[in-house]
Amino acid sequence: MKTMSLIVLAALAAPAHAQFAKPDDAIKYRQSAMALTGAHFGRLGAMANGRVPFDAKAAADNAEVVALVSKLAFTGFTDGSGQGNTRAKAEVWGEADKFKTAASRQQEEAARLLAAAKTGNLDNLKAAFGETAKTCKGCHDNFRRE
Ligand code: ASC
Repeated sequence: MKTMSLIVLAALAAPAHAQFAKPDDAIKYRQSAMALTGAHFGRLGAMANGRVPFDAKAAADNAEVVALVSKLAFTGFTDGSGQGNTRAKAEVWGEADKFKTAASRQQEEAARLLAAAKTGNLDNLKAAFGETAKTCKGCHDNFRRE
């Protein structure tokens, strides 16, 4: 993705709460972002685990999506969107500091994953993929219902 479009998307993402007319919209938004993140993270995992051949360009492109879209997902956990068709635990809001810390960690690792993917080196990708996966899992274990 071009740097300019990333900047534009980031600017649009900033006042996200104002963009959801109702809690259900926020839930759908974050679930969509999670689904996209999962799809693109899965493609990286397939390369990291040797299920598909390593392709440096594809790795960088996928990591770009993960870094951006996983960040967007966190903007969907707006106040009042803990009820409804969601597996988010009440702790997302009840332990907001802990959730924000976990979110920050995920975003740091996703940024490292992107940097690693851009090196074009499979070992770098493998290492960063593993670290990022831990931050995904940590958050899911603590803040997502079965
Ligand atoms: C994925 C995916 C997750 C994480 C998690 C990491 O590919 O969809 O939720 O990795 O399983 O342990």
